[in-house]
Formats: sequence, structure tokens, C-alpha cells
Amino acid sequence: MNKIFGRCYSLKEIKHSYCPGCGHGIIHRLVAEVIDELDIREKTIGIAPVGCAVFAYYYWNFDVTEASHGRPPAVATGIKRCLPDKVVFTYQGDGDLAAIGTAEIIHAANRGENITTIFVNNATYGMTGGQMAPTTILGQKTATTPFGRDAKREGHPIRVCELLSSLDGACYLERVSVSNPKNVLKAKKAIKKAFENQLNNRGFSLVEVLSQCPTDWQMTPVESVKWVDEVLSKTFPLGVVKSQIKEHE
Ligand SMILES: Cc1ncc(C[n+]2csc(CCOP(=O)(O)OP(=O)(O)O)c2C)c(N)n1
Ligand code: SF4
Repeated sequence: MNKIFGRCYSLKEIKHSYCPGCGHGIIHRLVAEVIDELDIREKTIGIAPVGCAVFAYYYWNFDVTEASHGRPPAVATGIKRCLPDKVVFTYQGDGDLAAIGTAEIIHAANRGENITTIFVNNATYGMTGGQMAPTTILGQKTATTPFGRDAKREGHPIRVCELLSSLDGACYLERVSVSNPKNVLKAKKAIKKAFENQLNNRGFSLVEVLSQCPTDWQMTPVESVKWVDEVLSKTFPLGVVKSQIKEHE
């Protein structure tokens, strides 16, 4: 009998702390599958963020270190420059990357660091109780915007891929989601491309993944995936935002 599905070697056999329906578990799995398929487990170093994914180093079965709030791109820069043969990636939420670590991600992208970033956009600060994030959409109710985000009071949502696309050092920027099986497959393809870019020394790649946070959105898991498709992706359109990879490469 052919085995068509099994456990990923790059994931440990332990329970995750994520809530039911959370996107983080799916995205961890996609990263692990890509690392298995590219056969780079022995030379990969991940950088975990603050936020719900803070324990990513418990879940992945390869070297992972932890950086303080928003600093994964700076830590990744140091590791990659010292150990250029390693495959180095950061895994960051929107509070970590687009609020606390805005400067780090902009300058790492601008320098064209040959690293990969997996940016998990769930439009809220998940771990600390669902406060507004830079990616919270207009009108969205959160713990700190109980009447909905108002542009005049709290500013507009930040589109990270579009923001970084003006930087010459950014090679590949794509936004995907994990809201249904078709989108999960597309997300995996994008994550694989982002790792391949690093293996081919193409510079900075970031994949933004729209991810459901049913707990802080106060939705059921089913409602939360619908909300990603029907509402969140209107503010954050899916697709390649920038690609400097030539077709023949
Ligand atoms: C400088 C600083 N700001 C804020 C916090 C609190 N804090 C820790 S995790 C976190 C939320 C991170 O949210 P996000 O990156 O969106 O990840 P998620 O939990 O949604 O996966 C915050 C605000 C902190 N510890 N230090
Ligand atoms: S709070 Fe949200 S992001 Fe955090 S584990 Fe729960 S569903 Fe996932």
C-alpha cells in the first residue's frame, strides 16, 4: 500500500498550545513540510517571535532560537551573516513584526538580507487578549477598539507586503491565506518559493499569511475562515505583490 500522508519529520510529536481553529498550527505544518521536501532540516535555523507562536521552538524539529519583541529580523541577519550556508527564517505575528519590530523588518528587507520571513497576519494581538494590531481592519472590533477601528482615531491598517515592495532589497513578497484547502496549497507553494529564493541567494523574501484567530475574533472556527475569505482578504488582497525572480531562473 502506498503511504500518501504522514507525520512531518520537521514537526515534533507534541501537542500545540494553539486554540482550536487557529491558523498557526497549519502554518507550522506548511513550514515543516517545505523543510522536509527541500531536505534542509539539518541546516535550517528558525527565529521564533513573541505572541502565540512564542513556543514554536518546542514544536519544530530543527534548530530554532527565540528573539525578543520584534527583533527576529535583526537576529536572523546576524546568524545568516555569520553562517551563510544555513537556511535562516523568521516567523512573526503582526504585533511582533508590524508594531514592535517595524524598524527591524523594514531595514532587513531594505538591506536585501538573504533570509526568509513568514509573517502571520491575524489582524490582532492574539496572545495578549485581542488588542488592535497595525493590521486590524477599519471597523473591526477588538479589545482596544470596542466600537471598531476608526481611521481618524487609530490610523489605517498597514499592508506590510505593499509597504515593503518599494524597497529595492525585497526580492519576493506574496500574500496567501490558510482559510480553505485550495488556499493552504497556494500558501505552501509560496513558502517553498521563499525558501528556494534563499537557497539561490536571491535576497529577502516574505510570505504574509492571513490567519484565523477564532478566540480573539470571538467567532467559531468555521465563522473565522469565512471572515478571512469574505472580509479580511478585501483589505489584504491575496497574490504576489512583488517578485524579482526571472521566469527562467
Ligand atoms: C515591548 C512590548 N510590547 C508589547 C508586549 C506584549 N506582547 C507580548 S506578545 C504580544 C502580542 C503579539 O501579537 P502578534 O505578534 O500579533 O502574535 P499573535 O499572538 O497574534 O500570534 C504583545 C503585545 C511586550 N511583551 N513587550
Ligand atoms: S489567541 Fe488566536 S492566535 Fe493565539 S492561539 Fe488562540 S486562535 Fe491562535
